Formats: sequence, structure tokens, C-alpha cells
Amino acid sequence: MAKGCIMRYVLCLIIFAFSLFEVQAQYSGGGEANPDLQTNEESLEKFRDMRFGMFIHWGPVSLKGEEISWSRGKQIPIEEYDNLYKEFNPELFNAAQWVGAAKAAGMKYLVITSRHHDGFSLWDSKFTEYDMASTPYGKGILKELAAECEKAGIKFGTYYSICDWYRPDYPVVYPDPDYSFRKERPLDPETQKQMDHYITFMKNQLEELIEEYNTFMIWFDGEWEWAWTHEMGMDMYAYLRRLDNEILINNRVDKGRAGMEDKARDPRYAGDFATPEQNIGDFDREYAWETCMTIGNQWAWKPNEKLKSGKECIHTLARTLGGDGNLLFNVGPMPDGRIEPGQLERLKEIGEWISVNQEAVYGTRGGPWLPTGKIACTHKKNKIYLYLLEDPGKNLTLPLEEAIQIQKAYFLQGGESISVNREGDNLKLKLPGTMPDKVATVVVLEIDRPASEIEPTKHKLN
Ligand code: FHN
Repeated sequence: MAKGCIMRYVLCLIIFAFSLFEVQAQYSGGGEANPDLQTNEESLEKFRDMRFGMFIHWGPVSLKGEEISWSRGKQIPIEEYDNLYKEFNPELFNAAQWVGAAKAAGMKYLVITSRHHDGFSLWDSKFTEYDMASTPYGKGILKELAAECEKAGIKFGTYYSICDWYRPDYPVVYPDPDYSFRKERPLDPETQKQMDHYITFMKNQLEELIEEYNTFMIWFDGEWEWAWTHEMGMDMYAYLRRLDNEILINNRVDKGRAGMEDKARDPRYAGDFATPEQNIGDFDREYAWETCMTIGNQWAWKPNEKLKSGKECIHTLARTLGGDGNLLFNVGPMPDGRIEPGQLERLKEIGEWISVNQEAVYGTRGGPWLPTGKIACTHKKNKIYLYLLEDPGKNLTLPLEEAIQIQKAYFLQGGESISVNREGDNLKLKLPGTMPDKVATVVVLEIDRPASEIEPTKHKLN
């Protein structure tokens, strides 16, 4: 084969190999290869250690007590909905009350709907007039909220909707007879140009939130519509990662989320953590996840809404932590800016429980026993924190390898010691018969090794 041909052949080989590498980098979501698609593991670890956060859904729609964005063109005519901001004047808004409520609840971070699907921005944005500065209130609320969070040592995060049913340059509208979740369809050149214009708007606003409000997280949502593609998700993640190397970005930046349960773990898609919604995610210590949940049923404020009981809230927290997930618990403030007393009361109740049991919450990981309706557990160093969600009576049997020595067992609340016997691979706990806390009592088991060494799967309790 002539020298020239060999050279050309080798060159082709090099180009082909390079293109393979490029494709690999492009589509390896979690970005083994492409640094712009890499999760900042240190930020993620700090996030996982915080365990519990406040979600806030709020906007002019609270004037009507209907659901944010989804009631537009449904319960509230579009014209009326899009003009609610002209009456929105939350004079009783006090960031210290919101942050104080989060702190009282034991929450370590806060995520607010800076812009939901209805397109309204809760800050004075340079890139739109459809924002708080255009309301009778006349100014944004994010600056004050971010400052109060800073003061209180609470991390400030921002929810940001990918879909925007208000803006003309966003091609999907809701409600619409053809509206569909997750149906993909190719973008024609005209629509692509529209989306390019819209994405520039998004990037400008996101830069504002990162540069001027120091948000620690972009909690994307509304990624399910056909106008948003995998390529756009990857590009957006890379853009934000280049803007801020520490920022956390949930998996709704891309198309990898698998419905409300979000069990898929597809590395081709970008995102730092999964986001089960209105349900507790499955036990998973490999891939970070965070369940988001309403305190009632609606995300935005609904007058006289029935709220989850304190017990249900604490059990939801316990089982989420036991599954090694974070819990982002939602409140919907009222149109005057206050969080209603019922929601404040519930948050306080959760906070009182956490203040007694915080050692079993912050900086812990889930397992080794998988959560059930009766128990959940977390661990940290050589301590296992067993959450009893129901009174097991005087005797409780737990499967645990015989080799693992129990050095001490006691109630976290009050410290009363508990006697533990062994029967082969079974632990026999002798309990006093009354739990120090009827809602949920934590038993601490100090063992002879780091609890993270115990394989979670084997120990399933019924
Ligand atoms: O449509 C939104 C909904 O309004 C709310 O923001 C939740 C919170 O995670 N997410 C979407 C529904 O999946």
C-alpha cells in the first residue's frame, strides 16, 4: 500500500477515534469525560448532609388561592391570570419570618420558585417587565430573602421553570388540546430559532440569579415538553457549570427524569440528583436524590387546605432520610406575604422533633436497614440510628451479622439504655414497652465499626 495511502488511512483512524471520544464525552451525561458536565462532588456532599429543606411556591396567583400556573386558562382565564400582578402587593412579606420558619423546622436550605411555568419572576430582572418590580409592591423579594438566609446560615436556592407559557418565544402553550407530557417531536428551523432566543433569555436570568443572588442551586422544572431537548439540557448544564463551579443542578435540567417516581439512573443525562415528586424515593446510596412534597396537596397557597399531620410529616422525613434521600418540604405563602399560621404550626412541630433527634438527621446516610412503614434508619460513623415509627412492643428482632458487635444501645431522647442479646445473626432488643416519643423514637446502636461498611440490602425488615 503506497506511503500516501497509509498516511491517509492513519489520519482517518485518528479522526474516527477522536469523534468517538467526542460522542462519548457528549453523551455521558454525568460527564465522566466532559468537565462541564461534572457534578461538584463537594457541593453534593454538603447538600446531602443538610438532609432537609424548604420549598416555596409563590406568586400573584396566590391572590386567587388556585394552583400556580396550572390554573391559568383553567380555573382562572388567561387574561385575568396574566394581570394578577397588577394587584399583587404583599405588604406583610417579611423574609425573616420565612427564614425563621425554615430554621424552626430544622431545615438547612430553602428553594423558592423564582419563575414558575406562568413566567412571572419574583425578582427585579433586567430581562423582563413581567416581574415583582412591576407590581404595586414595586420591588423583588429575592434580595431580602437571600440576605436573611445568609444571616441565618440557611442555603438560598432558586427553582427555575424551563417551560414558560406566558412568553411568545416559548413555543408550547398550556392549556392546549394537543398538550402532551414527554412526547418528543423534531424542532423545525423556525421553532429552533425561537428556542434559541428563549434560551438566551433563560441564560441571562440564570446568570442574574447566580451572580447577584448567590443561589447555591438551580432547581429546574418543566423540562417535559417537546420544545426542550436533551442537547439543550446538556448545553444548559455546561453553561451553568462554567458560570459557577460549585452550583448544584437537579436532573430536571435534562430529559433523564423518569416520571414522578424518578427511579431511572441514566448516566447519559445531565443533573446532580434525582427528584421524586410527591412520593418517597427508593433506597439508593449511589445516586443522590431529593423528594419534594407538599404540606397539603397544592403547591401554591390554598385557603383552608387540609395539611398533612405532624406525624405524617415526621414519618415522611424519617423514611426519606432512611432511603438516603433529602426532603424538600413545600409551603405556599399567602398573597399578603405571610406564611399561614397552620403551616407555621406544622413546621414548628417537625422542628421540635428534629431538635431532640438532630444527631440522627444531619450528616447521616440511609440504612443499613431499608425503610418500611414501621422503621427507618440512618447512620454516621459507628452509630446506627433506628427510627421506630410504630411501637414495636417489648421485643424487637433485627437481622445483623453475628460478627458485628453492639457496644451500646440506648434511646437518643433521654439516653435510657436498652439491653441487646444475640441469637446468631439476629439482635434481640428488650424495650421498656413505652416509646419516649409516640410519633417516632430513635434508638442508637453503637457498633464496633463504621456502619457504612454494613451492606444495606441484606437487612430488610417487615
Ligand atoms: O408543574 C410543577 C408543579 O407546579 C410543581 O412546581 C412541582 C414541584 O416539583 N413540579 C411540577 C410538576 O411536576
